[in-house]
Amino acid sequence: MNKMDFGNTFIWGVSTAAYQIEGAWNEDGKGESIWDRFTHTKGILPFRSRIYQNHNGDIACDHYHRYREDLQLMRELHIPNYRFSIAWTRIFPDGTKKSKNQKGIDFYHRLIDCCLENQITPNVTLYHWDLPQALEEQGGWTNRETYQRFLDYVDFVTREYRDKVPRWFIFNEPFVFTTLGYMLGIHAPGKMGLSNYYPSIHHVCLAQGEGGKIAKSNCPDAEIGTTFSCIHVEPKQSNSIFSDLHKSAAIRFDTLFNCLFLETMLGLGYPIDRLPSLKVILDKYFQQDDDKKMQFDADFVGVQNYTREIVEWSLFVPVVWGNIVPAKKRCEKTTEMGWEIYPEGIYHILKKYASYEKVKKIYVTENGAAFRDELEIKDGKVIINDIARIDFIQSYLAQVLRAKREGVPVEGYFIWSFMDNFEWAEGYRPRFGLVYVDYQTQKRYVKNSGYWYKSFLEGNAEF
Ligand code: IFM
Repeated sequence: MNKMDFGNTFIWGVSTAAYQIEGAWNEDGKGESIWDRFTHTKGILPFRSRIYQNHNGDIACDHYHRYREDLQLMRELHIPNYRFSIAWTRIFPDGTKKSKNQKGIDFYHRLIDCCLENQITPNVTLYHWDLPQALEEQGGWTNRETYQRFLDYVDFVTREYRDKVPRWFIFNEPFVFTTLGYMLGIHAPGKMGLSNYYPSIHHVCLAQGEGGKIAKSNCPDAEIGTTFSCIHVEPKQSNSIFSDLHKSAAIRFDTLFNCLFLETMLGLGYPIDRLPSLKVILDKYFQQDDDKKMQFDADFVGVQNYTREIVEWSLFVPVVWGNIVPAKKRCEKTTEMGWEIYPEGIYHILKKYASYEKVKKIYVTENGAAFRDELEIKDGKVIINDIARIDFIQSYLAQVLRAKREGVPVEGYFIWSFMDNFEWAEGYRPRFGLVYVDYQTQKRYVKNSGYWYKSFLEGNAEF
């Protein structure tokens, strides 16, 4: 099997996100984002910091200063597509258009130009979790006004760079940033509870639909879509009287993880039939014509998949009335994130997404794994023989191909991530990169997975 089996139009790439790699958190007029504030603030519990070892993205991979070398390396690896995000706070430091910051705008011109000079296609995500702190102070995504500010930002950015960017992503993983940031409090801005969760879901759905329409009208020739975290869900196997309860819990989790943000965009409304708790959104936050505002005829849908979850029924967890059975309790081997390696999961997700009539095209915009990378020195050269990552990617790719052969319109695959980076609450501990980053020296070392991807992209790697 080699890359030719995917066809000539299939696109290949790597993904990153601004806060996770750029650093330069307060340079050249950049405003403070919720992730700057969150990582700079001590946790409520004195003995437990919010982020692994109090890490933060102040310097990260210093990509803001080193993007030229990074793109040169990407070119050497023959990677044709780079998906990265724009930091809203570099463009509008306080989140509003009146705070427009030319130095930040110029930075993304330089970055995009540098991609093009290296024959790398820029794929731009408009929002990868780093909301301006000034907007958070007015309620962040719980405040309906935020979605209007987001539209101003989308309008400005898509006009500014439209001549150079052929593919735009409105959001990265809306389920994750609403749930971890506004319900569970483990990501920025650290808010908790349903009174934050429900309005943030609704305002993000509005921003997704209306943002998509604005991007399309500004860039009619570009592809406009958005990208979702997708997890194949199965009920815990049981012969007991609880079996049916586990099954219905799995349906609720699946709806929340995989359907909510997709179906509202497709014009199917909130999936209240499968997740009745969402009715609160209609009763409390929904205004006239919001259903039309949430809709957007996306050119493609992005799927990001890493693992699967097994779910059991519980009386104690509102909304989903269920719990995830931790992978570590049921699998011998997991990744550094404690996630099960389950390649068939990506196949099931692709089939599921393809079954929606209005989904025209699918890109896998993130897939990859964190493993403990061991550095060896051989003949004075650093070698990182990350066989587990190569196996992971190959086994997931085989399932993508299986789905494609069965008619799923999957047309692209991006590895998370180009280089090791700041993994949110987990800090710099998990390493997802094809390229190893020594954070002390900022030196980059291509892992064997990076060399494998290169030869795969050249059509030389069999698997
Ligand atoms: O690092 C994240 C990324 O920001 C969003 N998708 C999942 C990745 C790995 O956890």
